[in-house]
Amino acid sequence: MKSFATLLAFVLALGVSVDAIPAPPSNKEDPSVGRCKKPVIRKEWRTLSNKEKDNFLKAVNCLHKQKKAKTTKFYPGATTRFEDFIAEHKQQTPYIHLVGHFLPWHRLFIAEFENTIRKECKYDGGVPYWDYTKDSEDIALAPVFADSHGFGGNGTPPPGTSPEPFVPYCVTTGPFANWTLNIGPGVSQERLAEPRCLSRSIWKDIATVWMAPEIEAEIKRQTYFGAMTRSLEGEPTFEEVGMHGAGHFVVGGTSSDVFTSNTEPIFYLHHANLDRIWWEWQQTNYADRLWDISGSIIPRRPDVFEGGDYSNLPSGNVTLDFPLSMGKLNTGKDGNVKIKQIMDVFGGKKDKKDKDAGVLCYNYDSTPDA
Ligand SMILES: [Cu+2]
Repeated sequence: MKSFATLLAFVLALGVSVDAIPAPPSNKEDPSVGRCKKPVIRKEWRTLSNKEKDNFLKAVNCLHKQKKAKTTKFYPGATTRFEDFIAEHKQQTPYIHLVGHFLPWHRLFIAEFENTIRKECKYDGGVPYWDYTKDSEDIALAPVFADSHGFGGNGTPPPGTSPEPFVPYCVTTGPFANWTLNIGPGVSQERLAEPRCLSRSIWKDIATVWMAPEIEAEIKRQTYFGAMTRSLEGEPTFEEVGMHGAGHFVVGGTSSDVFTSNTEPIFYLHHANLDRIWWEWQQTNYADRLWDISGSIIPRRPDVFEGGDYSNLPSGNVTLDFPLSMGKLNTGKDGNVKIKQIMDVFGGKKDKKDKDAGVLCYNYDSTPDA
């Protein structure tokens, strides 16, 4: 495998041996006002009981059985509530990656998904997160890939053939075996139905490098939002794939298609994990980090997104007032929520006179005393 040596060389060149992370300050000053009192708690996948795991897996299956999709009119390929989320992500892909609002948009998106399974599928927990640093030495053994109480295993080659590396095969084990997904793949915003299976092609070596604990430590070592988000998201090259990119490519198949990566249900655990890293980073220094936002409105590599039209977008940086759209998923007034409304996961606001209240109410089990 050619690119692995390059990846490794790059990581070694970075010198990712990392200083200890500063402990969260005992923060007496109130960093925000109007925080919610009973946050939903998001737990790491392996710490859930079998029943809790099954409840989440059932909720995902429930959403994919709900036929009343909201986006079908606009997106004929979307036929279920689960596919509504794929349609929305596919449509917005050129505008929400490699930008300053990459983390804020995905924070709101995961919360929207969480609210939807709680409301429509009687799920009573938070979206779990996957801390893959615990599995990076042999990612294929990660509990998320278990057939029972897990998301099922690697793709299976057709009978009588042997698996080839980097070739995606349909998932035939676990709770999503033989799923049909109607939104087609491809690096475009194509809206018509193109039924396909959920496929995977687990890539162990990318995990060894990019999901190692040192990579998370390196992200958290950054001192301002712009540096932190770039370190976390990575760039659209294998040399700088970052933890975000690696989290998609490690599962492979459906998950590696940027536009429709959330066809893979593990997407939600991956992005909850990235959100946890951001939130833990914010908490280590509320004064400087709770409201710190920066980065461009237009992607720093617009050339990688087919179908993006940036002609009407301003060329500057995002601010706390920048709108995040959930499109047809309908969160917030007029479908838009401002970045300042999602910076605090407890829904607090910076200024009590501000009329835009926070819209979130959750926390991670790793950070119970925020
Ligand atoms: Cu995304």
